Amino acid sequence: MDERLADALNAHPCYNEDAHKKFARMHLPVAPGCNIQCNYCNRKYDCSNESRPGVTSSVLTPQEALEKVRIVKEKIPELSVVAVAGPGDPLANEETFEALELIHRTYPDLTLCLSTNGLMLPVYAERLYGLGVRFVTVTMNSCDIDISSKIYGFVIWNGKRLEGKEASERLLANQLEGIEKCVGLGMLVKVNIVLIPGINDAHIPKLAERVKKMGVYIVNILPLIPVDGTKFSDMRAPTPEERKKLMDVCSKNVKMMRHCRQCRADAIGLLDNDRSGEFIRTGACGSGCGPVNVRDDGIVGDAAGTRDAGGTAGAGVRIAVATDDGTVVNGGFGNAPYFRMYAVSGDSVTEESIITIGEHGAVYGDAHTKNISDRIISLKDADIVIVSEIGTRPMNELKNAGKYVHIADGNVKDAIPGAVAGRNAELRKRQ
Ligand code: CLF
Ligand code: SF4
Repeated sequence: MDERLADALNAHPCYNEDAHKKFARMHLPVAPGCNIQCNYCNRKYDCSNESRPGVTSSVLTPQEALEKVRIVKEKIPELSVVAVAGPGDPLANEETFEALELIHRTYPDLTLCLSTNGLMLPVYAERLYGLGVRFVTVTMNSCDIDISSKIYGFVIWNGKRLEGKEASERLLANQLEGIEKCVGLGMLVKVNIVLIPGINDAHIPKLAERVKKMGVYIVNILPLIPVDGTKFSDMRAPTPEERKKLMDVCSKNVKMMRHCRQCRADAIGLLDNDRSGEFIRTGACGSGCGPVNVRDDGIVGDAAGTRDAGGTAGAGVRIAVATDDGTVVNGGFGNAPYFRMYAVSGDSVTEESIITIGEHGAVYGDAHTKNISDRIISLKDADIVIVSEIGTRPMNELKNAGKYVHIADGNVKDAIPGAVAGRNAELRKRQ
């Protein structure tokens, strides 16, 4: 290990237990989108692979994140590590790279860290290394396809939605390849394992041993936190004794992290003293109009990423797209958990925010009616709505609300110009 990395390790509060009372970390919540579905995750909340669910994080733009680092660095001189850990998967969001680049260029003394589900790690390992990232966490809950198939709902890979064993095989292959690449590049890799009683508990020692053999530096076993609105909501959390027993077993073969605090995606400070509340109002708004990025009630956007700050991209057309990852249109109007909002002006397309709506709505009765009207209200700022499918009734209601509806199932980047052209043709017809 070179001297610089050794120094960074000495001051990393997660990788080095001795450092956690002296050095602080700061998470930058710049990554709202995710490319997989873990069955314990409700995307109203932060990514529970690295962050405690049930608390909300605002989403910052890379520029806002840089500004926030400047302020936090002044107030918390023991800040040693800046990381991206959500609220979705960092590697599913280009903003992660922009933020890391800005921070590294401006504050090269800060250690950069990142936590990912690993799907895109083989693609981005070198890029992360080039940006100065030396600490990478991969959440990996199993290396057995049958077990993984119980844990993951889907994976979006190369624009396709994979399910069942196919999804688990792709995710596992990418996690292993990504870890191998990171270790080969000289990064220090931590593996987080979510302990899910009855699903992967008996398998965890084997998994820990396997990743240890690959050169993983440290393993962290996190307890499942059952969350409402997820497939695992009725499962039980492991007891502290069960978790400790597993850590004791695994520690015979691999270094274990025992001081994790399951922090939130905008955590700031020492692991035992989260100070993120002091900085809620910190970070310039995307439109450059001032340091306000919070609602008056103190709730900072929706957990999975509605941006509160102004930051609209000027005039032009605003388009809400039902997409999980910003790559493919893959949501029906009535059941897409969230929409991404884009501002289109001439040839320029800017992603502005994510509108979180929630999981599948009811399909009949009063609840269905309410689901449709709630969705239309949530999309009130959109001129165009792009979905993979939609029923006649919501289609008519959207039209009555003045929206142009475009149905597509390919790439978002191809769907947007088609939708704009369709709307322009319709407007011309009306003139
Ligand atoms: Fe953040 Fe994770 Fe880096 Fe630490 S947290 S990305 S390695 S800087 Fe640390 Fe928090 Fe546990 Fe994560 S206590 S949840 S292990
Ligand atoms: Fe949720 Fe994605 Fe994180 Fe899994 S990786 S817990 S689906 S945000």
